[in-house]
Amino acid sequence: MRIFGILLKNITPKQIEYYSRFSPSPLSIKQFLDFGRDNACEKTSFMFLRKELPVRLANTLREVNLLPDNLLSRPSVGLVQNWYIQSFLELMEYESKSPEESGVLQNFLEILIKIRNRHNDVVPTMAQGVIEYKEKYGFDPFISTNIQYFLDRFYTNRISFRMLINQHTLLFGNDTNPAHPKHIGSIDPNCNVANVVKDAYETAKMLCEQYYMGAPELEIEEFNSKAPDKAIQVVYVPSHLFHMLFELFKNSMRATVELHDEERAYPPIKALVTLGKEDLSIKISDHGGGVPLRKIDRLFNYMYSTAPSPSLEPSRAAPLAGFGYGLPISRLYARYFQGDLKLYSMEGVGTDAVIYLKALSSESFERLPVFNKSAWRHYQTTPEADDWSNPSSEPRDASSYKAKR
Ligand code: P4A
Repeated sequence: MRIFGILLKNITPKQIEYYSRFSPSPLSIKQFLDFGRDNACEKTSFMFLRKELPVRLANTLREVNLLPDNLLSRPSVGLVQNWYIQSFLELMEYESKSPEESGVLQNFLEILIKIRNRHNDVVPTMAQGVIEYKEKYGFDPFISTNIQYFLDRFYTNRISFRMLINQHTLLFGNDTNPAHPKHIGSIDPNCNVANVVKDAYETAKMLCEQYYMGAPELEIEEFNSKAPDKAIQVVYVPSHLFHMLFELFKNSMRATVELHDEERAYPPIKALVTLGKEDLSIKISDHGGGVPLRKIDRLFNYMYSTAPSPSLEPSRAAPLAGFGYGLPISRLYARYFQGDLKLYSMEGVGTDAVIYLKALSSESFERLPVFNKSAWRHYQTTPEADDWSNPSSEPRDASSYKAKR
């Protein structure tokens, strides 16, 4: 294991190594809900988190160490690493403390808030590391695959870590949430999907109008195959859903207003919300001209989209662009509870983006990265020749295939 510093060198790696041998315990939305609903017990939550949070931190810390040296040696990556170690150490203080002891539960709650705040800027800080790597070494498709694998797992871990902290602090913190008395922590047991769609649209519309002096209208349609006349509801984390939809609306608006440059009558964006037995699906459709299939993967690629963009019109692209991690992280939110996010684009016309969620809260289990041998193997492979034909390559030299005599 790497050397973290004088203090940490001798003690921490052992503990990290110990905790990283446990697999994280995924919870379902139903479990989050049931626990929070029937007079939730703070001691039980404490006992669970003081083990589970270190396990999740340690699993990720082990994986950070497998990053290519050229990336691991970036100062911003080192900074993030230190935040994780610091938080891990702070949690170790509670390893053998009794929840009965006075002040322990209150201190634990405060530490969780402190940890959450410490990790607020993990995403832009890691992005900085990737930008620096790119500036120094250029875009390498092999490293890009590596980073994609790592960051998908790293950010999923972070989403899950914050979910656990939020549930504890919202359920047991002093300030109950008066804005949402019916929510259980961050979960809305009766989340009206169309309302979140409208919210996300309105927020994106404000940004769009500030910049482009107009925005496409929204048309929402619902199709509830279970109860045809009822509004579609789901047990879910509304802030996660908002995050995904806001991202999709920004993209659709940007594509629409930039394609229909001069006109004022933009083709509307359509949202279709459907409920089946297994899936709750949300489709956001636009007539923004679409993206060719060849370029769709790039929209989800961290290394590709963290370019300090050499855009010709940087100020014009800025307001709806974010800093480029919108789509990959939105897809992680969808996948976190066993859903997905897909883009179906038809170049020349427009894009359909579909968010898939599990209709049943008993099936939406956390999907968590596990640090084990097969994860380890992903970092050990070396670049190999492609085993599919490459249209632009030179005719191969057949002489090397001559039979040996
Ligand atoms: N056409 N279609 C989309 C984009 C273009 C699109 C686009 C040029 C590309 C990059 C981008 C934003 C929009 C869309 C909906 C989507 C995704 C892409 O959900 O209309 O910023 C990264």
